[in-house]
Amino acid sequence: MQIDVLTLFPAMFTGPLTESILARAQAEKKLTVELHDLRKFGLGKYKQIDDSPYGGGAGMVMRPDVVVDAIEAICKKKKVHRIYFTPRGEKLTQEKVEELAKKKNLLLLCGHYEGVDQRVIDGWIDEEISIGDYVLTGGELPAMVLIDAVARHIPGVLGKEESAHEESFSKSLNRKKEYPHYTRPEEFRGMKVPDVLLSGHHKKIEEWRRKQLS
Ligand code: 4FD
Repeated sequence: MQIDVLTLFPAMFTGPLTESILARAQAEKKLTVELHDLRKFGLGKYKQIDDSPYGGGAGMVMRPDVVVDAIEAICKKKKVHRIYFTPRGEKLTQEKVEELAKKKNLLLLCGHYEGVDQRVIDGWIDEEISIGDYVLTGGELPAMVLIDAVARHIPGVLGKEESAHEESFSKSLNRKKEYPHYTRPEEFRGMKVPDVLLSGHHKKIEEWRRKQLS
């Protein structure tokens, strides 16, 4: 999968993209993330990308000419599913993640200030997505959340152990809740691992775990 990100702050992404599973997925070419600096498309000497809202009001709005220039530069030769992050968007659920993971190309537009001019959304965006009912300073963190959640569903991105766990997570465990996990030591500061987990009795362990999900 290829993901293009359009942002004023590309450096925000380096942390999440250069560690752990996302770093490995990119090294193995299962995931390609291209960061595009919106500033490069800015107008004039000061590379302006935003302006005050028509009709008045607080804050600034990202200019449609700048943002659409950038979108069109990225989407030139390939068909891309375009997503814009806003607190008013459709909620990002596990179901939505699995649907998006089937796409070959995603474009993630990260807004700032009061967001982008509505004409961008009306003419150049396929869907608006929200990662939850709260407001952030920009769409970058939502974009990172989406990249991480989607990458886990690209074939081969999770190791054997990790995907087996994923399977049990989404199927028998009703994808809502996980059972509690324990590892060594058997007793930690007076707190013991439940006896049943040390019993080696697989049927009883399974039953105990199921009961924890309620
Ligand atoms: N809940 C989310 C997305 C973006 C964001 C922005 C209009 C603010 C939260 C458009 C207003 C973009 C979310 C940037 N905050 N902030 O997914």
